[in-house]
Amino acid sequence: MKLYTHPLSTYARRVTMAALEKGIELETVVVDMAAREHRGEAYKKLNPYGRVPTLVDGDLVLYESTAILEYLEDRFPSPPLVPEDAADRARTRMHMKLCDLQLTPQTSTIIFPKRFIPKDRWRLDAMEKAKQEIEAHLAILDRELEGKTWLVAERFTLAELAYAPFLDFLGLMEIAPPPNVGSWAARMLARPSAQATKPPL
Ligand SMILES: N[C@@H](CCC(=O)N[C@@H](CS)C(=O)NCC(=O)O)C(=O)O
Repeated sequence: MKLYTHPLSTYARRVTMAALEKGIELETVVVDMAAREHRGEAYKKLNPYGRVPTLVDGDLVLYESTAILEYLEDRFPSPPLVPEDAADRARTRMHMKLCDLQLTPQTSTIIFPKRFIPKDRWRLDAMEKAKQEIEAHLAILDRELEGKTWLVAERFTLAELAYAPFLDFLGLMEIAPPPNVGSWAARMLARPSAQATKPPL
């Protein structure tokens, strides 16, 4: 199984964290994004959107990080990162989906310029709107997390893996998380899988 990835990629980090949590050995291929290899024809034959991560397993080519997480879960069910109960499985998927609707695009709007673009080219209005949307989402999550250690079934699940790489940038985004979100984020980011994949930038 080959994972096309980049050490600075938040979405790819979800997958490398899952592999560590499950003890799966993935052959990793670092896509040279600085040299725009991800936009080249050869890579776009694998991933038509020109993004990382991409997972290749025989004939199967997956280029959506949450689909990759679910595939790894099905192929390597132990240790489980999705609960058995149907309601809890649905809750896990709901939170993964909400993460990608309510948090990850907004986070990218702020952190991509902050990490990679000179300040005079930042779109401050878009970044401020994204920050407000994130804060509104975190307030909802905070209520969801009241009295809980993890989002679903009191277990670390794919829902946490979806969130972890993005919540690592709350500081860079200058967002002070509400209390339950703050302690939940600290718990997931303290795991060895998160520590081992911390991006250099
Ligand atoms: N929805 C995709 C998003 C992947 C994504 O946006 N990856 C970023 C790196 S974190 C990327 O490759 N960006 C390059 C580009 O969009 O040109 C997923 O979940 O895998």
